[in-house]
Amino acid sequence: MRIDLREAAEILLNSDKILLLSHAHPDGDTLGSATALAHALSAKGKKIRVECSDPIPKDFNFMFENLVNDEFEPELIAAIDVADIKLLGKESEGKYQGRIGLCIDHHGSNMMYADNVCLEPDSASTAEMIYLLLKEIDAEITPQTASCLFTGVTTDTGCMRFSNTTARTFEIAAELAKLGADTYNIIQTFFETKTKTFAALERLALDSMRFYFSDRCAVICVTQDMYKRSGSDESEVDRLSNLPRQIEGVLVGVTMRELKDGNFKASVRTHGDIDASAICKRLSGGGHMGAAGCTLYGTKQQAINSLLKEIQAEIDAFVID
Ligand SMILES: [Mn+2]
Repeated sequence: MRIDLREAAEILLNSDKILLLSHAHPDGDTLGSATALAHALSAKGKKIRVECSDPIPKDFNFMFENLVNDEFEPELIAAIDVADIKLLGKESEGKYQGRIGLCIDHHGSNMMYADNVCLEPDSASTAEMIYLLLKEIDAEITPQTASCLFTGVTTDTGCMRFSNTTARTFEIAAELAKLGADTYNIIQTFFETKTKTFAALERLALDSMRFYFSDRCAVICVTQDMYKRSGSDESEVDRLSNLPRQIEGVLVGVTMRELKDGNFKASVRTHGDIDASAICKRLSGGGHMGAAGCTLYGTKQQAINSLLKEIQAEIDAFVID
């Protein structure tokens, strides 16, 4: 059933033992939203546990400070920023299938796997929704909670640079700053600072950039060999996703990365009317209008070809020479 934020808040307030789930391969929004909710609900006396099937990257550790991960049999299982139950990771998917009572999310591609779904596809981040939910229940927003949410708000909008950014995004960001979010350090960490190994990977990735469809599409491909040569690894590769779309005139930017099993994951970023989620949906992936992803099988050339076919269809539909 589709529900609104007020109803989602009621469901949370009516449960005393709540398990919050973040998606595998976690990002700032799923973790920032889940931990903010955890801090606020703990302060209201609830027993809360945040679970993620993958290790937490060290930049997100601050979110978990002061959070007691209670052991209990949950009365409510809530998935936060998780569009598809598959995104919880294989093991968690099996474990929680049919048991998720609430989902709070902003992906238009949400698969409606939960009993109650609070979905706002126009919200730039789930963190914006959680901020409003916390306001709704008059929850305390500490500087740490504000920092968790500010991380979600900024990372899902590329620091307010993506087309999903709205006036509300800036308003909520300003409110979070007033509440004590550590804005300077969060922006430095997620948008400025890079490791030397990442800089080396970025150089190799830029070298791999190829253009298609009269330079309207740019593709970079990160291979396992590049990780070895740069000293980098999968944990840093997400930050490359926006690179191809930064080139002037490019409408569709693709970052492909080789997985350990030899298959490829593609991140698709688009401008204007070109729908990244439509491209990825046809390849069994999903996401948003401007940012989406999918997994591609086969050799590198097969993977690129199947993606280019879908991109061409989408470009042809919107671009008239
Ligand atoms: Mn999100």
